[in-house]
Amino acid sequence: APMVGSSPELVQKLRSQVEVRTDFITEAEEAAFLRELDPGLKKKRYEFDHWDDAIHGYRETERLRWGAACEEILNRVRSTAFPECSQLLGPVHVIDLDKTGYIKPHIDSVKFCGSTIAGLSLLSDSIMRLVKEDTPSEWLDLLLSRRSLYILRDQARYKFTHEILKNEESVFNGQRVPRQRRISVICRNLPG
Ligand code: AKG
Repeated sequence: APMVGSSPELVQKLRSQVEVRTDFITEAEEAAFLRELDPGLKKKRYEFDHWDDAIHGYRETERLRWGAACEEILNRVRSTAFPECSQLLGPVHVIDLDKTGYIKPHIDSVKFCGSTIAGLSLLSDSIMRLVKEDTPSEWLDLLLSRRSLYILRDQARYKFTHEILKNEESVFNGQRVPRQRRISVICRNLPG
């Protein structure tokens, strides 16, 4: 998988809890999401000025009902990422990051979200960085290529912050990864 970390031991330890599936969706499937999401997103303005927000330069939405094409893709995401018995959060979360936008390090609310986060990345490559909460020298970088699916589970979700790097810092293993506008489509389960 496209990941580099602070040590081989850490990469090994997180291997079962962090997945990136390259080319999880096709160009046609990416276009289907765009057709469904872009009209609504375009009506909103990117938010830049909330200094206390975890996200900078974004607009977002939630969607419960999807057209057939997107629903089929989301079912593939769900069956890949979650156990069959898992109770899922109904609405799917959509974050549209401006080219200059980024997501600061945070851990998703344990009150509202369960053990697994699964996200599709549309329109741009990006870097997701995980950092151990009480040991910042332990980190893992994931290359989230355009149209990939990432899955964070268990410790990777509870004990590590995650963030999406801003364009100026978007380097993977020494290689520049230019950030464009990026839309993520995120499925979560409910706390057990
Ligand atoms: C979150 O929703 O907690 C995220 O950090 C989303 C990351 C992404 O945009 O894929």
